[in-house]
Amino acid sequence: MNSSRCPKNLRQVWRHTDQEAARVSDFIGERDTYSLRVAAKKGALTYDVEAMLQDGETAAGQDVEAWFVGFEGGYQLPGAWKPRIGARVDAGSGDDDASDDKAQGFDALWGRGQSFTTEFGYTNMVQAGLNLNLNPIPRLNANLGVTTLRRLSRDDGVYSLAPALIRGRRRRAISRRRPSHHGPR
Ligand SMILES: [Ca+2]
Repeated sequence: MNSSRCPKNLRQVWRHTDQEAARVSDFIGERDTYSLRVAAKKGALTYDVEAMLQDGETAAGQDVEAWFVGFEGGYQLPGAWKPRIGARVDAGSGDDDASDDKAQGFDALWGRGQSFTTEFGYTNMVQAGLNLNLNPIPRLNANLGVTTLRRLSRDDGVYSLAPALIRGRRRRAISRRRPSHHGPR
């Protein structure tokens, strides 16, 4: 893994993984993940944007072509209840054809902290949400939010954060995931 920080708010990461086993067959093999992440706070505005590309080759000989984009932002409004409006979008590519020579499912090697839900991961999923945070009285924090979740490819399934397929198209399931990699995961 190679990681460097240019300005304070810019981070770039490259990670090479060579997995001998995974719960999803497409994730067995060698994969390079390139990530660029920018986070900043400017006055009342905060944002955090990350983009990832993955390439490599699966154990079955498929070319890896996967991606992920994530955005989280917020704006602090004036007012006694300290209202803060926020938005978040996460999207990870899915595979639209299990029989071709490409593996397009994004493998969430490491998360951005947490997904929208504990049940669903980033593979083949776009998740978008808006929220409003309020502090009406000291020690009371209220958060109102709405989130939509949608598969990017209807020919691929729904995955957990593991990631393991939990609904939809079935792939060869393998019981354990043992990464052989060049750094901690
Ligand atoms: Ca494919």
